[in-house]
Amino acid sequence: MNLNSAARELSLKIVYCGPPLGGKTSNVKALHQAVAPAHRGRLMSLDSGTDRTRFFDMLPMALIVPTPHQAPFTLRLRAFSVPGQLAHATTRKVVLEGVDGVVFVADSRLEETQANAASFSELRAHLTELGRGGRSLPIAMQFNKRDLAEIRSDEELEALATESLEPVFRAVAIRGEGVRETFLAIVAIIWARLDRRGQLSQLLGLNASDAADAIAHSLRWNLTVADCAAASVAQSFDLAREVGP
Ligand SMILES: Nc1nc2c(ncn2[C@@H]2O[C@H](COP(=O)(O)OP(=O)(O)OP(=O)(O)O)[C@@H](O)[C@H]2O)c(=O)[nH]1
Ligand SMILES: [Mg+2]
Repeated sequence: MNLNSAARELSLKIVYCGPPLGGKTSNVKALHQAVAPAHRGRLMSLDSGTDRTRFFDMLPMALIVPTPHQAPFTLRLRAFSVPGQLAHATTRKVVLEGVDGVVFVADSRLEETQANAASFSELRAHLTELGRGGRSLPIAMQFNKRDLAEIRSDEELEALATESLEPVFRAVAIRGEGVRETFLAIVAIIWARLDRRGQLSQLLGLNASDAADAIAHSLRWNLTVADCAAASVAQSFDLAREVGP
């Protein structure tokens, strides 16, 4: 997080993590598609000449967000995806440095259950090593590849979402389905956590929910925080829970 209050400029870093070939790059590509050229830079893919991510993908976005009672502010968002291949653990950890929120892209296929679990525990270990352990870092869970056969059932995801502290979303990243919802949710959660003491909303003039709605509106996404909550599995995305009493 980098906040320049004099310039009214906030920068956030979001990292897509998850098991090999789960759809991290597909999420970032779908975001690229969903954002008008005026609001985004080039999608950087430092890959190996194959479809596999070797270092990372990175999509930079910049928005001027209006507020009701203050001047507009500039929001810079950078979406990264880490390489999934097991050999690239060090690169994953480096890309996670300075992260504000993680989207964990799980592969819904039954045969990938073990790979999801291994990737999630590596993520937890890396965050701990980077001093971002515990439950302090916002994470949104996404079960991708909902279009395939032999996947974890909706009932199973519901049970999981009910138990989980993280919100859970469904997606078909290659068709862009669920990608914007997951992204807007992680941005809203990051905002809510940064605003626990009300400083961010005082400085920039928007609370988490209004900020996320304003961001979606600036992106010309026909989407609100309430839509994201409705789309989440078992209503597991609940911003009120983040804001706290
Ligand atoms: N059917 C289906 N295929 C998908 C979906 N999302 C991604 N894929 C496919 O899964 C493969 C891997 O997708 P990527 O987005 O490259 O996955 P990744 O997690 O970035 O992979 P690594 O960076 O190598 O770990 C590609 O062939 C995608 O087309 C989905 O929702 N449904
Ligand atoms: Mg990739």
